[in-house]
Amino acid sequence: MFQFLKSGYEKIKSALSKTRSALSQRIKALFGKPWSDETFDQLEQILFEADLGTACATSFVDHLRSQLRTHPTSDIREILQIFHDKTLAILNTPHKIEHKSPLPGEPLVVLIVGVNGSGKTTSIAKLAKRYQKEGKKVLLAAGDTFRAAAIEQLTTWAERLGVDIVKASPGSDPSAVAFDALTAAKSRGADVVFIDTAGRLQNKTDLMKELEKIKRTLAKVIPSAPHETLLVLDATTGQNAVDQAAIFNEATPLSGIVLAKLDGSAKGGIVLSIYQQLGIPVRWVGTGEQADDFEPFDPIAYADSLFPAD
Ligand SMILES: Nc1nc2c(ncn2[C@@H]2O[C@H](COP(=O)(O)OP(=O)(O)OP(=O)(O)O)[C@@H](O)[C@H]2O)c(=O)[nH]1
Ligand SMILES: [Mg+2]
Repeated sequence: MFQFLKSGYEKIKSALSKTRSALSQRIKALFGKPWSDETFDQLEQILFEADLGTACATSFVDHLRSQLRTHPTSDIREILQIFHDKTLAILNTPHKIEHKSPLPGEPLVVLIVGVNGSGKTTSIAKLAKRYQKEGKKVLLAAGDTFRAAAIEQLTTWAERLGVDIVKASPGSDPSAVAFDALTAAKSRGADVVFIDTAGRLQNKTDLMKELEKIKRTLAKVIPSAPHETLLVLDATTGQNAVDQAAIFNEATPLSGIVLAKLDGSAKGGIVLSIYQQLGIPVRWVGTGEQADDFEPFDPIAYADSLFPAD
């Protein structure tokens, strides 16, 4: 099927195809023959390799053991259903994220953070396109002033999408760009502002200080801003992504995660690991390099994709 005809559900499903093979195909093979204690050890290993992380993998194994104790079955479909239900139970656990909303007449301000190369700028373009389709007036802020190429990349997207951009010369203060962007957004009546940031500073402390400064500056123009801070993670990085999320969340509380590059990743189990360990929901997933390759995260599509009934 052509990519543009695919529904969000189908796009998530096809982006998760590698993770699905890494998980359910192997689980089917494992439980397709008589099992023993060793089978459960091998199961834990399979889950770990799909990047569910140790704690999450153990909780799946324990859950399966107890389910099989009370409802013994050797039907592989029923076994996969147990995984499916557990996946949904984790993803449907209420999270502890506080939601802030702009006052009427003020723009929604979304700060985009993440390490370099994770997919921040591309995800901003994709988000901009989504909001634009809903009839919202979008403004982009080129807050990654460390590289001329970063400003150019965002400018190219802004031109392609036909949205406003506020930028400054390379090397200038990102907080000043953030200030100008919010001032412009207010005067031009923008509905939503996405702020790009650099992921590449000398060290972690500098990066976090910079983000704090940007946030303080945003609040000077719009006291409730930023309303959202989205962390962009590269789905192919596996467990390291959980560490990144923990570090960023400590410095600047995150309201959600954009999981870029889910296509091509066999490590899609990271969604569960992040949710179970940090309670931060994945809000969006990147399913390719084009502006339309972006979907709201859907727990049902995710569980169906990883543990299909057929
Ligand atoms: N396949 C695929 N590629 C993606 C996706 N999102 C981003 N990319 C690619 O990943 C690369 C890095 O993306 P950028 O958006 O430039 O990442 P960044 O975080 O802004 O990087 P820096 O500005 O260098 O910190 C680009 O080649 C993108 O096309 C996705 O969902 N799927
Ligand atoms: Mg960038």
